[in-house]
Amino acid sequence: MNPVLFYGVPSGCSFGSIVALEWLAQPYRLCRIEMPELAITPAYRRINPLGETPTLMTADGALLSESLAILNHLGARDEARRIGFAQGSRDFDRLNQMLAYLNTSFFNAFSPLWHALEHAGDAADAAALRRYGAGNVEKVHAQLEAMLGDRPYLLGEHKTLADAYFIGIARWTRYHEVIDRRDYPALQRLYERLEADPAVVFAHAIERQTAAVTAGGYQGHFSLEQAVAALPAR
Ligand SMILES: N[C@@H](CCC(=O)N[C@@H](CS)C(=O)NCC(=O)O)C(=O)O
Repeated sequence: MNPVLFYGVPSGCSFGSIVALEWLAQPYRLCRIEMPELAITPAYRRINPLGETPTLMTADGALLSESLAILNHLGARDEARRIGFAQGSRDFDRLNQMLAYLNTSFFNAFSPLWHALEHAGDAADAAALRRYGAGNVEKVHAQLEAMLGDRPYLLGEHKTLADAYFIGIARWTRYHEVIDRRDYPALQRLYERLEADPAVVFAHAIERQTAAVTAGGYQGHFSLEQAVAALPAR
């Protein structure tokens, strides 16, 4: 079967896995998970017991969660090495290091801001969370700006899985407005370059449910019911 990516809306971190699938250009399907409504259902908990997105149902029907694991799984299928590197190589280690940084420091910098936006009832708590989150987001942008230097993409001359993941998280500044990306000119250039990429345009269209032009891999949506029916009997 073709792999199925369970992606979360609105604005899930699974965006990067959609972009990576498009860059991989091998057949895949998508399954849309509204967060939190669908993510907390018993049916989706059979796909991902944590109720989180993304999860990938792989070509052999196995369920794989965590962006880092999914992206590395896709990298291993990239035999032409267009968006990843051979495990054991120095470049693979560099990519893995960058992905780990993005998936921990960069992702987590936004966590207090999301909490303030979605859960903090008390104004003083919300303000403290925002101050803490703003400092974190500034720090990781400065760090990433230094790591990027004058390279066109995070790992060098061509785009990789790290750029796919980056663009799905970097756009969260839109919700929180704690930094102006133009203060980080290398990151701003990377952001604009990626936003113009057809796979990123495709992923936005998928999230917005507007006309989406695939590079060839996308084979349509799978419903959660279809996915659950494809699971082995319990
Ligand atoms: N460590 C996980 C984190 C996944 C995660 O936190 N996903 C969020 C969306 S970015 C989610 O599913 N949240 C559930 C919800 O908001 O209902 C990963 O990197 O894949």
